Amino acid sequence: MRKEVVLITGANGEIGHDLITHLTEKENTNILALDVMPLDEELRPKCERFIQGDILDNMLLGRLVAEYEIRAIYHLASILSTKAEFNPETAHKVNVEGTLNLLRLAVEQAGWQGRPVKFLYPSSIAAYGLPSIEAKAKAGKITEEEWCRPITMYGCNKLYCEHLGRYYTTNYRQLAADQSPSGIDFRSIRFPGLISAVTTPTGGTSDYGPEMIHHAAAGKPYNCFVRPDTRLPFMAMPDAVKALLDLEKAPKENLTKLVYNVTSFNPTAQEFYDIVMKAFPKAVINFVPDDARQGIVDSWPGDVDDSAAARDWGWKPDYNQARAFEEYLLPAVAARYQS
Ligand code: AKB
Repeated sequence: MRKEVVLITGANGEIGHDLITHLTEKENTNILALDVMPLDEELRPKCERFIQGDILDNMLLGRLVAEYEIRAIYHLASILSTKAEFNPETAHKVNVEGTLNLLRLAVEQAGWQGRPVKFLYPSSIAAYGLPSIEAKAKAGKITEEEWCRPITMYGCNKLYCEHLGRYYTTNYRQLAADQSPSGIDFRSIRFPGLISAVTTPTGGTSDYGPEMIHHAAAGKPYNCFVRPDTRLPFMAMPDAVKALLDLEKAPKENLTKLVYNVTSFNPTAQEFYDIVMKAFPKAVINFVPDDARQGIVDSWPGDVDDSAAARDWGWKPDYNQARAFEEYLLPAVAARYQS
C-alpha cells in the first residue's frame, strides 16, 4: 500500500514553514515536502519525508507518483516578482512549466486513486495591473474579474496558471473520445503581501513591509524602496495559512469561483513606518524609492474585494492591522532577534 500524503512544493518558503507546522501539529497530516533548497532543520521531523529537488525534474515527480498516494497538493514553489524580472524566462519555466508538471502529476494521481486530488494554488495580487496611480486610487476594492492585466512576468505567470487550473477543471482533453475529467479539484487564492514573524521574504516586491519590521527588530538600518504614500493590501502569515486550509476544506458545491481574493489590512508605507518606529524607536529607516520597483507596486491594487471568499467559504481574517502588529508580528519578531 502506498502511504497517503499531502505534497507541499516550495516547502522551505515563507508559507511552507507555517503550513507544515499547522498541518502536522493541528491536523496530524503526513507531509511529503519538496524544495530546491534544504529544509530547515526544525521542519524536518515534522515531515514524513523531505526531498531536495526541482519541480522541473519530471523523473523525480514520476517517482513520487509511484511511491505515494497524494491526496492534496499545496503548490507553493515559485519565483517572486522582483527576482523574476532579473531572469523572466527562467521565472516562466519555474512558475509555469513547474505548475504544469504538478498538474500532470495530480491528473495521474487522481486516475490511480479514482477520486479527485485537491490542488491548492497560491496566486497573488500581482495578477492585477492598474495602468496608473490615479486609476489605482479610483479603483478602490477590486474584484477578481477586474484589471487582470499584469505588468510583471510573475504576475503573468500567476494569472496564466489560474487559467490552467480552469482548463484542467472544465475543458481538459475536450476532444478526446472518452472525455474523462482531469480529476483535479483546483482551488486558488490571490494573496496580498504576506508578513511572517518567522521568516523574511526573498525576491518579492511587497517585501518592503516585512523587511522594515525585521530590519528594525534586528537593529539594522533599512532603505524602504517605495514612497511613503504607497498602499498595498497585506496579511499576517497565520491568516494566509488559515485561508488555504479553509478553502481546502470548503464543500465543493459552495464554491462559485476557482480563484478568490483574500485580504486583511492595507496600510501605506508611511503607516507601516509609524507602527515600526513606535515599537523600535531607535530604528533607522529611510524612504529611498526605487523607480522600477515602485512602478510594480503602483500597478498592484491598494485594496481587493474578498466578499466572494466570505460568502462561499466563510473567509474572515483573525488579524486586523492592530492585532497583526500588536499580538503577532511585533512581539514575535522582537523575540526572534533578541535570542
Ligand atoms: C511579491 O511581492 O512578489 C509577492 C506577491 C505580492 O505575490 N509577495
